[in-house]
Amino acid sequence: MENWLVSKLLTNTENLVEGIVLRGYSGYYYVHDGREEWECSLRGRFRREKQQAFVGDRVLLRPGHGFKGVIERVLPRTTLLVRPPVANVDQAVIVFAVREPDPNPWLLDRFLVLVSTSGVKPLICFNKVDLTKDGQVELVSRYREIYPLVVISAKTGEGLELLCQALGGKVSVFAGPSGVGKSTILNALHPGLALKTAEISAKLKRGRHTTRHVELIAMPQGGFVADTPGFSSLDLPDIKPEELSGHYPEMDAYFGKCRFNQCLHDREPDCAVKGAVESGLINKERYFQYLEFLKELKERRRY
Ligand SMILES: Nc1nc2c(ncn2[C@@H]2O[C@H](COP(=O)(O)OP(=O)(O)OP(=O)(O)O)[C@@H](O)[C@H]2O)c(=O)[nH]1
Ligand SMILES: [Mg+2]
Ligand SMILES: [Zn+2]
Repeated sequence: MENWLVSKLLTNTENLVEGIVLRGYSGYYYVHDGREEWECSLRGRFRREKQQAFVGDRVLLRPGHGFKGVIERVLPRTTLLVRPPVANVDQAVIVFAVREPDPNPWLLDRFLVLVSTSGVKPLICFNKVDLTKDGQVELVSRYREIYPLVVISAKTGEGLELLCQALGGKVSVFAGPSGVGKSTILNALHPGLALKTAEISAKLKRGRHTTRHVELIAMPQGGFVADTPGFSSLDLPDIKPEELSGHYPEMDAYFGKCRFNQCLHDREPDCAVKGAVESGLINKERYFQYLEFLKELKERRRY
């Protein structure tokens, strides 16, 4: 029955319009077809099957009157990032501020693991460099050796050119804590865009959760970017403890060099990763946090 339905839909695609979901609120999806924006509902069978459309999904819609339509099919996804929820993302721009609010490496490392398990490429972006004297922040050098990284100021424009180049032709999602400047950066990159931004709280030095929804924006230089609400905690993805080190690029070089094949790089003897930590080739803070995450994944397995 279901197969019959699907093949019927497949053979009846002549009048359908292909587009990308830019945003969705209260049951409506706003779909961009390259020229126009359509307000769409989702065909009832999606709801019955508890399927969803996500921002970033490529869809086929059946046009109605006045740029209103019905989403008939969600095309296969290349990637699905769960937090923030965006489909078909090529690149996650993980934004932290060098100050105000202070960067949180615990959250950054968790996000890097999540992005890696989703098959999305990370780009770390340190913003508000105008607030530091020389821009020489320990965290910047720690991560620069491992990941693609840009240091920018949305306020002065420093580094924006490089960031802009990195976005061309791709679907990128901007993610990070509240108040780091995600919306401000996008406003600076896109003249005419007027995303809401707000000063961080003077007392708590935290953002005010100004952005409330995930929204995909077509950039003038090509490509799409998603602005997303800030977050302050993040669950580790559902992976096995022995898979965790595979999401630490700096540990790759030591793969297969430990005494034990299934080495977790924890208390095992003759561990090449621990050796690299001791000789300073792997950053200690990253490694200690790795051990914490490992413990968390092991504990999760017990329940
Ligand atoms: N000094 C300085 N301030 C900045 C810079 N970029 C953004 N800000 C300020 O930081 C505050 C927060 O910026 P937003 O763009 O609202 O932050 P956000 O990351 O979008 O926050 P949420 O939407 O809450 O997740 C605003 O007052 C901005 O003016 C920068 O490069 N330098
Ligand atoms: Mg925002
Ligand atoms: Zn090991």
